[in-house]
Amino acid sequence: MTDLARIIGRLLQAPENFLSEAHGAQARTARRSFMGKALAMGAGVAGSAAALAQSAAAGDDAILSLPDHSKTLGQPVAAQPYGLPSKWESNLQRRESPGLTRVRQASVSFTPLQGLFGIITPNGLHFERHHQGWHDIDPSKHRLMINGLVREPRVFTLDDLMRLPSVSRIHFIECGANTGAEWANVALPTVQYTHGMLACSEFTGVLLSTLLDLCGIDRKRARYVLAEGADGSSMTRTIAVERALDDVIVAWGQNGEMLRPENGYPLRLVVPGVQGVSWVKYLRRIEVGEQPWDTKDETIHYIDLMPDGLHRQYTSVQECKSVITTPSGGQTLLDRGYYNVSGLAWSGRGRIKRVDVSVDGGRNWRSARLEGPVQNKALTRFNIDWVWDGTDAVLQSRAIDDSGYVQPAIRQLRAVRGTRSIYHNNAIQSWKVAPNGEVSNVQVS
Ligand SMILES: Nc1nc2c(c(=O)[nH]1)N[C@H]1C(S)=C(S)[C@@H](COP(=O)(O)O)O[C@H]1N2
Ligand SMILES: [Mo]
Repeated sequence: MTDLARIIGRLLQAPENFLSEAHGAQARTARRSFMGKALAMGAGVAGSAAALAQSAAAGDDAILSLPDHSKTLGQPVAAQPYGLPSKWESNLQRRESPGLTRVRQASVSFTPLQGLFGIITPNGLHFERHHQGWHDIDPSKHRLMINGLVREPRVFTLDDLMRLPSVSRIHFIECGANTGAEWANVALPTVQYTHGMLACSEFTGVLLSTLLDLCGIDRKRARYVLAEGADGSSMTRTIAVERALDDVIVAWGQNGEMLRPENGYPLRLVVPGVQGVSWVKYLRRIEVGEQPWDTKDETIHYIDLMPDGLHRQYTSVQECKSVITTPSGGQTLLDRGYYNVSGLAWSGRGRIKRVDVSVDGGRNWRSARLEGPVQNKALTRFNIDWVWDGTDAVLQSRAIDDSGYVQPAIRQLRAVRGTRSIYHNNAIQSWKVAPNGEVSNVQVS
């Protein structure tokens, strides 16, 4: 028997629930605790039968009475032509931060990272960031124009684009303002609010390089492209031509279906590794030019205010970062014993090489298990075993990418950047576990 099996074996004597969440999710608690038992007894039918017997023996007799759904007809097929999550999971929602913005059309809703598994964000839970509200655009009326330094400017319909050779790739998108409220001090209670402007999807579309080649891009003079959306926000972004010709995708697909309206239906730019603002939604135009455009969203927003009062511009790449999602702020550990500490790591420069986890505020570190395949500019799920002894603990994760970059402590970041920034906070996140099991957001120096 491995150490882990022994630990879980001991857990069988422990009370039922070991994890609850401030915002509910009781159903999940019970399910996990059952899976722990099944795992301890070994896989397979014989194993689960033994686990069930043990459960009944321990005084839980739920298994002994047949519920109604074992004795009646269920729902017919296609009762929901587009399937929905179980009503028991209705607590898992995108949430907005009341009062964060003056109007809900120029605002954010956050991904509930604390309730997700693996690396893919379900489309209905993908965070939203709109500068002027979202639209459900008629795809037959939508057009994409490519102009500027090209031999032949062209206008594409969606049908034109979907006939071209396509790619499907998994990438993360993170708003440059993610974790922005935490620069000066601890601000928000849960991982949904501290890190939830983050998502990861399989995007399908045509490489921008394919389109630029079709139009005959002037490779001698072209230095930058400008991407423009069809909403009313005049949100335009400059992208260096090397990047535009590398892995940028003009995408219509997200996780196997068309983009959702909130995420740019019918067309959005996917700029792997770069902050979300450059992932222009409702994409209608790409212009090829020689200079950066210095648009409003490149001069007064999405810039870094440095300690000397100067603004740093065009820091577009989302540097290596990670966060523990379970357990995380707002959750409560109901008993000491074994926990699978789990989280996400990502880097705009490439692949995650290693994630270290500390349970004592950064004094000691152990390397976590990375779930493979570890993909380029995508979220990577990590897991590590932890036995909580019921005393104070501070949980942290520190990611390292394949360029050798190490995720910094907040103190290191502040030493260079000061405390008045909003964007590009990729500091190590700390979650404090109190002896009563409550998990809260803290900063340790
Ligand atoms: N046309 C348009 N594109 C846009 C925006 C917008 O308001 N309008 N917001 C940008 C910002 S700041 C981010 S972080 C991402 C958010 O993408 P999502 O809403 O799909 O999560 O879209 C970017 N693209
Ligand atoms: Mo953003």
